[in-house]
Amino acid sequence: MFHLVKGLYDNYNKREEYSILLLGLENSGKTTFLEKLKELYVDKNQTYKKPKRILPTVGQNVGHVKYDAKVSLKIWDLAGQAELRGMWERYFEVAHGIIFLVDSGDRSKLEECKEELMKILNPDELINDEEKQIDKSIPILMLANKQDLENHLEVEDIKEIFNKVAEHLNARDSRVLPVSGLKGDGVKEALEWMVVRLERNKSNRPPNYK
Ligand SMILES: Nc1nc2c(ncn2[C@@H]2O[C@H](COP(=O)(O)OP(=O)(O)OP(=O)(O)O)[C@@H](O)[C@H]2O)c(=O)[nH]1
Ligand SMILES: [Mg+2]
Repeated sequence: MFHLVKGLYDNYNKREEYSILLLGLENSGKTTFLEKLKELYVDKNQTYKKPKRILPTVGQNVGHVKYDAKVSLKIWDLAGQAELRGMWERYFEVAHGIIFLVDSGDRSKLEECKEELMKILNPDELINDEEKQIDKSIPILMLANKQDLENHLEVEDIKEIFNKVAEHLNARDSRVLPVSGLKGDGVKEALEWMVVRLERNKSNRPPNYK
């Protein structure tokens, strides 16, 4: 009986850990967004040390965010340069959610954004490797980043990309939200949207318990 109660107690007290991938073209602001998350959700016992400079990512950065008493997030910030995007699919297997960032200050990149998003949602059908495909149930959040820039694209403009790929979204939970990863505007709201979906999708994509 003691063991049963202790087991239930331990299980109840375990934290849920979800993995989120930050994807998007180079310069879209993924690493800056991750740093802002670390700053906003810094643990009471720790201090946040802002990096002096953020260089283009080659490979990956991983950040741990304690969202609340129950939920932890493991955030994978992957390199966005064209020749490094091939690595993204290696992480699909661990993903509970995807955040795709768009540079709202760069209209010329919208078409490329659409193509990358299509590849993520609808991988080459010849690749019959389940691990390289994204689980159909996971939520996808698109961020219209750099909203602080004077000549930024509006969410409506960015939504057009989503509309064009909508047929590949199936029944996925998806949304477009405006943020400034640099200033922090909209960042908490964006994460909240994601965490609600991660919890809702728990039966399809169970978290890791820590
Ligand atoms: N104005 C503005 N600039 C931003 C914002 N977010 C990022 N930047 C700038 O955009 C540039 C690229 O930011 P990164 O965070 O390195 O972009 P990234 O997506 O990680 O790029 P890769 O690692 O090459 O894939 C930097 O100069 C950032 O300061 C934002 O919200 N507003
Ligand atoms: Mg980066």
